Amino acid sequence: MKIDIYEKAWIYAGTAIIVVFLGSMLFGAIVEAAQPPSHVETIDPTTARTDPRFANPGVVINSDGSATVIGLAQMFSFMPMEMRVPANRPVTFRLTSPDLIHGFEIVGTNGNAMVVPGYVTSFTTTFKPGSYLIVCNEYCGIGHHVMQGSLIAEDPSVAPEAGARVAPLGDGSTIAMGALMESSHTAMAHSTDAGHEMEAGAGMVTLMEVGR
Ligand SMILES: [Cu+2]
Repeated sequence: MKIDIYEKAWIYAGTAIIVVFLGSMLFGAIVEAAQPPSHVETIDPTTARTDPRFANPGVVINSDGSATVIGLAQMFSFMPMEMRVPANRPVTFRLTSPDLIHGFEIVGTNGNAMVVPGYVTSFTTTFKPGSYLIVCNEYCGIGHHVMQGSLIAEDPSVAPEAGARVAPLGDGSTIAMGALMESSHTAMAHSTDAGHEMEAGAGMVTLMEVGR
């Protein structure tokens, strides 16, 4: 059968594109350990803060040395703000949101998930020793840019003992407001444009009103 040279070229090009696309999916799944949502666990977002599964946000070290992080993503903070987990051991995150959709990205790792009200987001990963920044990568409102936390993966020998519960650092909303004020002051200090100053100031006042 005679196939035209141009038709042949397009057949090869089309096949190559499919191979590349499927290959990138396989690479993400196997090498980067991307985990698509595998289970659907629901929760009432209006009572998420008092639900027994999320009433005590923090890190729980399991008897096998792995860790479970119980966390809330909310306007505009993560609870707990700081998560200390053992390095090189499986860490399972269980997250939910009492208000709206947030992101939970552990910068520089494959920990990146959407936190959707009404559902429990769960994924497991491991960390090399170090400290990591956690950011919200789903725009959630006026304080979105200050919504951040930290994860510290430390050698299991210095990590909290089995059963130890690491309590959250104070009230998340207060911390979020402090962080926003701080960032607004920074914005004002660095801004030479009067318009930007107004904007940063206005944002601060709005959040304080929301927080009241
Ligand atoms: Cu956000």
